[in-house]
Amino acid sequence: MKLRSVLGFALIVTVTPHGLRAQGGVAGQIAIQERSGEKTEDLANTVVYLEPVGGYKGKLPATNTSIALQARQFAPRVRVITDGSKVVFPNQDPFNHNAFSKAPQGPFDTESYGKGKTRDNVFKAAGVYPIYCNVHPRMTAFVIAVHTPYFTQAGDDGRWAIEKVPAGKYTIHIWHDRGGERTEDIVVPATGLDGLKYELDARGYKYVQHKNKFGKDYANGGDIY
Ligand SMILES: [Cu+2]
Repeated sequence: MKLRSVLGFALIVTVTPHGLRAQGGVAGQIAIQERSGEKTEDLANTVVYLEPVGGYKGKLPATNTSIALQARQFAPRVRVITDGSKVVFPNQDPFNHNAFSKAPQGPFDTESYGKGKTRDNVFKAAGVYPIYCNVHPRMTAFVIAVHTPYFTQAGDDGRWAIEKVPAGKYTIHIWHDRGGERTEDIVVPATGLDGLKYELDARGYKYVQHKNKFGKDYANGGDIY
């Protein structure tokens, strides 16, 4: 392995009481198979994370962040955080919104709130949280809370990189809301890994209208808002 990857991030060498310990980066490329004639425009919604085999043992810093409610959408649609982190949901539209999730590991409901107001939620348990608005049926976001510091989201071109990954065995997770999730066991050497290529398959994806926070159909049928 070269000391400097083709992606351009340097090999990080940390001096520990045990001597020099190298921490390379892990990087690769995501592609999504689409139905014929369709082009992927949401590669940046792909989450990639590495779970050390046996679980992450260190203390995890909070990675608090925000998802705006803007133009009747959650923006951005996907955020990855460490478990225990807070996400704030500022309402930037001149009308009411709501954010709720029925995720079994941590359901929540901000109730309805207006322009310029903000609400938040702490995502205590790791897992995928689909988040909806009880006012606008099409609004959808996903928070992915992970119990590891080794995570990232792909760029618009599908490239991704996670820096400073200690050598060892990991399960890599690649998640996309239309393409599903893939996992694979990998071994990261001290010099890091580059050129990992993964493909997800969104050809079978179909939008299904979720229920409102009461478990009922939206009054407007999910089309007009
Ligand atoms: Cu809304």
